[in-house]
Amino acid sequence: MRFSTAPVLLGLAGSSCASAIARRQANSLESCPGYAASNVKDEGARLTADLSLAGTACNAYGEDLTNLKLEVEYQTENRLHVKIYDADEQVYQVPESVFPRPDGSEGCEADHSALAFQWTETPFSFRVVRRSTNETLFDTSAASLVFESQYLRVRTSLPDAPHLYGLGEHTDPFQLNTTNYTRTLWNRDAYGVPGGTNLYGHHPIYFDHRGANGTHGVFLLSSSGMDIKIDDTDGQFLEYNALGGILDFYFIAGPTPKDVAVQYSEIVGKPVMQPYWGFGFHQCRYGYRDVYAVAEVVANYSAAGIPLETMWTDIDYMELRRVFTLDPERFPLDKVRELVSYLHEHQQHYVVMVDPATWRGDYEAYNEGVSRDIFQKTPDGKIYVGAVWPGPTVFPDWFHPSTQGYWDDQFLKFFDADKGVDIDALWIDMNEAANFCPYPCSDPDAYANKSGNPPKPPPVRENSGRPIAGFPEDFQPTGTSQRLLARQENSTGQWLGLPGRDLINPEYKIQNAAGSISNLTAPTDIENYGGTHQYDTHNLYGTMMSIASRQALLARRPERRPLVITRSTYAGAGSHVGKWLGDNLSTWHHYRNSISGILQFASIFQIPMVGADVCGFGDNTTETLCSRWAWLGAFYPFYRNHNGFDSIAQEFYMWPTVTEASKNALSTRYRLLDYIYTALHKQSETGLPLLNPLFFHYPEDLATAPIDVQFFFGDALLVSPVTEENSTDVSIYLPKDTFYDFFTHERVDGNGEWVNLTDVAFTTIPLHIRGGSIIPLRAEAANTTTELRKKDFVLYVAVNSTGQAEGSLYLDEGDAVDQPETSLISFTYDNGKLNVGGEFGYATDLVIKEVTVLGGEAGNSTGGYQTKEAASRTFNGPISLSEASTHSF
Ligand code: MIG
Repeated sequence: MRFSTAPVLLGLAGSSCASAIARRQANSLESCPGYAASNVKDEGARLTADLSLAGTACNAYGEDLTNLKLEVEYQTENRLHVKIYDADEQVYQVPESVFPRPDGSEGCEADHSALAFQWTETPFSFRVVRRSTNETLFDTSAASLVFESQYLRVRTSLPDAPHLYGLGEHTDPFQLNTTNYTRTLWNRDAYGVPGGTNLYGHHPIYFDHRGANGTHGVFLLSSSGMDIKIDDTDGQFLEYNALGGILDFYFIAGPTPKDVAVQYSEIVGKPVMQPYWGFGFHQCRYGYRDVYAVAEVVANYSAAGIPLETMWTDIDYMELRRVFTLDPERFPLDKVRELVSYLHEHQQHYVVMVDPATWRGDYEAYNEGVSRDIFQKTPDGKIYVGAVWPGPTVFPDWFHPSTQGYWDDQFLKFFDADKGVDIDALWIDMNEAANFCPYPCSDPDAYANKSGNPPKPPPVRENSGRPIAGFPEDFQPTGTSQRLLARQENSTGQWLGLPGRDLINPEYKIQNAAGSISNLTAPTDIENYGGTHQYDTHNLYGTMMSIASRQALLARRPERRPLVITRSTYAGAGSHVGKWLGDNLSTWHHYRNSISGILQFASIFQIPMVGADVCGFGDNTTETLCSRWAWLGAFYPFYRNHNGFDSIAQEFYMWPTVTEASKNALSTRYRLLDYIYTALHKQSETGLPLLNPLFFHYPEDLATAPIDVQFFFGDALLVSPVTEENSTDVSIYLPKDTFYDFFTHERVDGNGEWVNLTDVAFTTIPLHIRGGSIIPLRAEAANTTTELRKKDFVLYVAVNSTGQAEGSLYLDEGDAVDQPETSLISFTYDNGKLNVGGEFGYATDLVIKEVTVLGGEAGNSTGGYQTKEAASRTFNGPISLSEASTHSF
């Protein structure tokens, strides 16, 4: 392939320069000698060897390292760890403080492992084989191993047309392309989240799904920038091209997709539990002009009868966009405090945004950071200054031991419950870290001036005089305030990174959509406290800020579960925070594509508290798009309507159809809130995902492999949104299984075929219960989750083809970090008999009022989808949620 590429380049470009470079690099990579293994020690559970360069260095993009070490551990029956690193241990490795390693010390005898490690000594290559089938899962003989100072290459061959997932963050199809496809991982601020580019997060894990032959996962524990190339020239392959770090692979055996998810969670950590109220509905936008505009939205939701759990405020609250300040005219402290009290009195919550970029000017957050010395430094030891919202800005160095204390103190002061902004959760943005000032940003002040940041505050407008319903008199806008019109670690010196590298311009260029790796972020030659550099740690920045912010929330409210929503993530971020998918656009493409996004994060990356901006962030939404999206968003774990600065207003009350759609959607979501809360609890305990792509449930049905506009919410509910603009039809795939329409209860026998649904109104969504499931629901919806928690339950028992079903319900207090009393109730049903069992530690007077057993005759099955009468039977309770019982129907 390489030899045929060069002449094409020559002919096409007509530029001798470009083609000469292309040929030189191709030739040098071709000539890379690989390594030879020696001194192999095979101790059963563990194998080590020395690897030495097997010929003349090719120095393709830096210097070949001569001496490497190989360490192989059979860590568990289904996890194999293969680590190739420099003998001197200078090459950068991700610190344990950011990514604690899974415990593999117990080990597992090689022949008890589901996987086998096989190797060839010269040139060194290795294979990972699934023992039970003898199938090769990973085979590096596809190309010689290259391990250089600033470039690493490993290629594995793959079967034809593989089913691959992961390698995010991306907005491409959930099942990855396998031809001429490059996934670049280098966190960046990516307005419009364009397909085919690197986005905010770094997750070098892929699932390789081989249908009935099993599914396995491959995780490269690396924070380095990289291009992962997947192509089928020269046979199908996947190739890592990394800017540094070591080769630290974890192979996980599955063999089912859900097993792979569980095994990956054992490496990156189980996701953290979120507060119950976090599953309520959130409203946000960029561009609420003042505290009255925010209050007005709260009042409008209430007037429209649409449940609003949490109100958010973007950077608009800050004085000239400076973190930890309030705009004294537009968001005066007393009014903000009044707003927050109002929300709290109405069982609602408040969230604001915090950015890492701190204004470089004479104010508390900057001065305090300087005195504690916690801001990032340039190589000559000066504080690095870029330019973001407030103008010239500096960035916290999360590696500095004083940064956590600094961050805690800023939070304690600014978010003080008695004197400050008493937030309930936190939104963190721009933590890739984003920088508006292009590299080298030699004059950030001039740049900020030119770019108009900080922007002038919006002009003061005349008071419309219209009162804000429900707010007290002293909150009513007066005088000059303006409003929106309603309805509009490492001390040993080890692993710090090889010295002598070009940290700004590595020879190998990853395909960063922002250009050079230092562009529009903190420059990669910044030295972190402790001696590492942004070159190696850039992709950890957002997760380190996440961890510090979670800690800071705990410092101010130690007993409450912190809800933190971040934009930038690294592997394992889910054990600290949730994530939103960044700056999508109000288009049908982005609406559909959000499903690939939530599945990536919840089902693959173990960051289950995830959602996209409902109705779309950039550009203008429409009534029909926003109606459909209000419904789809009700099945995101994190459900927030958020909108861009210049876009038309899109609160759910803005249009009649959207109002109705959102009320229906919210009523369904809230009734299902304990079902999804139970699913999150399960994921936080076991790693079993709260969202499931179809192939997770039907791994042997390869027709499900590419499906990413339908998904399972929890284990039991198949969500099949209408996908096309202004259409009321949708073709949905129903695997061979029993399903029931959630709303009519009618039985639909899936046949492994596509079924056409017609006349799907904008105020509903196709939703099916999978036979074999028992779903607990609240008997009624409510306006807030606090009210919801007072409602009794009902059960939907949706039997499988042989008359059985099962499900569970997790109950706890909902908000506290420590939950001494919990219930995990299991329901099993078998042909007329319901068993309620499990653990009953949570004291409650609530009961199951009613049990509905779904499972009648299916209608005539030609054409798939039935429109027959419901065939469910309802039985009256009460059934206690405090003790085991059995019931016959
Ligand atoms: O440069 O805070 O993704 O949700 O509204 C844009 C303003 C900065 C980007 C976030 C978006 C947020 C916006 N922010």
